[in-house]
Order: sequence, then C-alpha cells, then structure tokens
Amino acid sequence: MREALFANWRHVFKLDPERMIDDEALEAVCLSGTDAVIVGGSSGVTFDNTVDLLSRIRRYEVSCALEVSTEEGVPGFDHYFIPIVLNSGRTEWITGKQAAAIARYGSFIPWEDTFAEGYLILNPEAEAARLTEAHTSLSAEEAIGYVRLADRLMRLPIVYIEYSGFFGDMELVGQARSLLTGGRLFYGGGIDSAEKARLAAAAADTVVVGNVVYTDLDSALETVRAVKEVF
Ligand code: 1GP
Repeated sequence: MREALFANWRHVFKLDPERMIDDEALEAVCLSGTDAVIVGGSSGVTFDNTVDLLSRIRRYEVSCALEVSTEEGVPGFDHYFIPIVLNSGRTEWITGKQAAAIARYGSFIPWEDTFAEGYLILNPEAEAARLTEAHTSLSAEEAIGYVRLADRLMRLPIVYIEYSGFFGDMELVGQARSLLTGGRLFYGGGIDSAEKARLAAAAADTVVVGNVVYTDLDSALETVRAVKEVF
C-alpha cells in the first residue's frame, strides 16, 4: 500500500513556493528530523517556483509531497495530495477544478502516488477560507459531520483540519481523530512553539507546521522534537 509511506508521518513542514527561504534555513528544515516536507500554498504558486523549491529540497533525503493547487502539476514529487475543500461554498473547490485538471492531464497523473485530502477549513481569516468561500462557522456537531462524511462516505485517506494562521480547537481535532476509521487526521494552523506542537500532536495523527518556518526558524525546528515526544 502506498499509503504506508505517509501512514507514519507525525510531523511535517509545509513550505510555500511563493515565499523566500534561504539555503541555510532550508537545510535546517530538511535535516530537522521532520517526516516530510509538503510544498503548497493558497496563491502565487507557479510551475517555476514549485520546480525551483523541489530541486532545492531534493538535495536532501526527506520525503516531499506536492499539495496541488493549480491545474498544472510538477513531476518528481514522492506524493501528490489533492485538496477537496469539504466545506467550500463553491463547487469548483470540491470537484470542479479537480475534474477539469483530470480531464486535461488524467493520463499523466501518477495515480499510485496521488491521494485526496478532505479539507475542513475552520479559520475564517485564512486566505484559503476566503478563496474557497468556506463555511467556517460550524458547530462541533456540524464539523464532525464533515469529518465522518470524509471518512465513512468518501473513504478519504487524509482528513485535514485547517486553521492556517490560528491555533484551533484541539478538542474538536481530537474528537475527529478518534472517529476516523480509515484515514489520517492532519492538523495545521498556528503552531509556533513546542508547547502548541505538543498539544496538536496529542490530538492529531499528523501535525503540519507552516508559517513559523518563515518567522521564527528556531521555534519551528523545536516543534519537530516536541511532536515526536508525544505518543
Ligand atoms: C497551512 O496548515 C498549514 O496550510 C499550516 O498552518 O501556516 O498556520 O502553520 P500555519
């Protein structure tokens, strides 16, 4: 099963191809002991800046996944994650863009390495929430409804609770994880310290750390050990 390759990921860094990261910082990220680097961003992602970042990450052995947000993918990643924004108010972010890309490039897609991520975006201020017009004002019951839909009905391999830019509700994340029967619960949003990383690691299967890499690299690096210490 190809899923096994990410089934043990506890900590991942997410890097945005649009943002600058110097060689020294990138080396520290790639050699940090993190389980993988995900390349992705909500805007400004191009073929060129993605290829550039991939080729720099490829100097290291760390696993590397592309979270595809444009029609044009980039070859050479270990995994391809395709977001399906479960609570988007626009069908294009649920199946529209994905179907259009598959219609165009379907025969070139490395299906064995390609996995859907059921996204639940819960921070209304996040760029992704604005872009997808996500319905973020959900009660816990409603949010759990989406989680079960992703897991039970759609059987998605990844359910991703996304609070990008804000540290979210770990009780909800923990409840979501406890209900999953097939997939992994990814959590991302606002992790900027070892303490928050530990809380997220106690609630989620896989902890995603993004922005702090660019604002406070030392704290970002500390999240790796913090997550790995939580069983
Ligand atoms: C963003 O979930 C990731 O897609 C990580 O969030 O940038 O807030 O760490 P942060």
